[in-house]
Amino acid sequence: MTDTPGMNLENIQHHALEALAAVRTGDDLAQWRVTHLGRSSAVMAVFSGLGKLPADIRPQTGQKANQVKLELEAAFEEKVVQIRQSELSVSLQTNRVDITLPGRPARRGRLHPAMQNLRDIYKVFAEMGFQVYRSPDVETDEYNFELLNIPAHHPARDMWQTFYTTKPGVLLRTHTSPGQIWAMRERAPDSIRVILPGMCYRYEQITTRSEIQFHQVEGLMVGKNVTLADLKGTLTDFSRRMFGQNVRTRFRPSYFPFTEPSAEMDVECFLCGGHGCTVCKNAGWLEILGCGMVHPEVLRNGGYDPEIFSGFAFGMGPERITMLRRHIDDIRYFWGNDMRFLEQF
Ligand code: FA5
Repeated sequence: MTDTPGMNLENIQHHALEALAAVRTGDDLAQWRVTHLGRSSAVMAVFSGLGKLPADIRPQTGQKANQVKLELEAAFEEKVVQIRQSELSVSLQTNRVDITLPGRPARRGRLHPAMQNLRDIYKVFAEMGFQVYRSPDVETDEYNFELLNIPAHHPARDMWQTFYTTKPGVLLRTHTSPGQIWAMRERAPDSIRVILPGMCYRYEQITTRSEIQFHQVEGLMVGKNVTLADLKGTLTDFSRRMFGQNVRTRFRPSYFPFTEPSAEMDVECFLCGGHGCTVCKNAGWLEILGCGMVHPEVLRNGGYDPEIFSGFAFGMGPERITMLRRHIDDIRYFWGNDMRFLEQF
């Protein structure tokens, strides 16, 4: 039998496939590719020798060489997959996973105790018909003070140690009361029943009961014939729903420039059972909110005629409420990011 180029190509293919069948590892396969499909391989030599062949068999040989090359490439790809699979199963055999081992428990996220408490507060007020209204954390001097009847240089400004920004007249709100103006200006002359929750910021001494950053929940009701009795009734009912029917509360006369008359509400200190501790400053009572009837000047600033409309407002400290409800004896735990504290809730 003469060794025509066609026969030669069949031999080349046969020889290459035989060698491929013997390949077991990825390294050997890479070597196979160099030997049988690389630049110096037998099949490539056929391509480079095409020019020297007689013209009548040249096209047919070229076609055959191409076909052999394509088939070898396809066989190579198939082998790649085979070797990967066998390497994987070897690794599964040798690096066995013990599927009977108990899994690691997934750590579930949960709400911060301050947020849990805020949601309880929203729920109680929602049942009384109060909507949640949001106002900005970064405020102007005008909204935080002036429209609340606290002009520049008024001594009452000392009640709120303020973080000012570098922009004149812009500050971090010291209380949620500026939200009263936002709500009134938006809703006037309709009646209003809203709570305004949010973070407040004060440049003051951190103690067991005072932080520089804390939540407040403001409340505002405006309408015709809203009275002090409505205010006392709403807050007393709120306390019963939050702390239980038998909770003892008291109102003390107080002063706020934006309410007249003004009061503060205390709840008996559950932390010491009323005997006195650092949280209640040995009083046996913990102040949880300031409140009063909206000052006529503030009603006017909000767009209401104080001859026709009246309203009450309050501002409570929900962290203090959580302390009482959960028997937490130091407000600094709230923003300390200590997992041992947070995981208890
Ligand atoms: C006010 O901020 C008034 N804006 C409340 C108000 C609203 C009065 C509407 C009348 C009408 P005061 O500074 O007392 O008031 O704060 C209100 C409540 O916020 C306090 O009773 C307390 O529960 C909480 N609070 C105040 N300062 C801090 C603080 N540094 N850390 C934690 N809670 C605080």
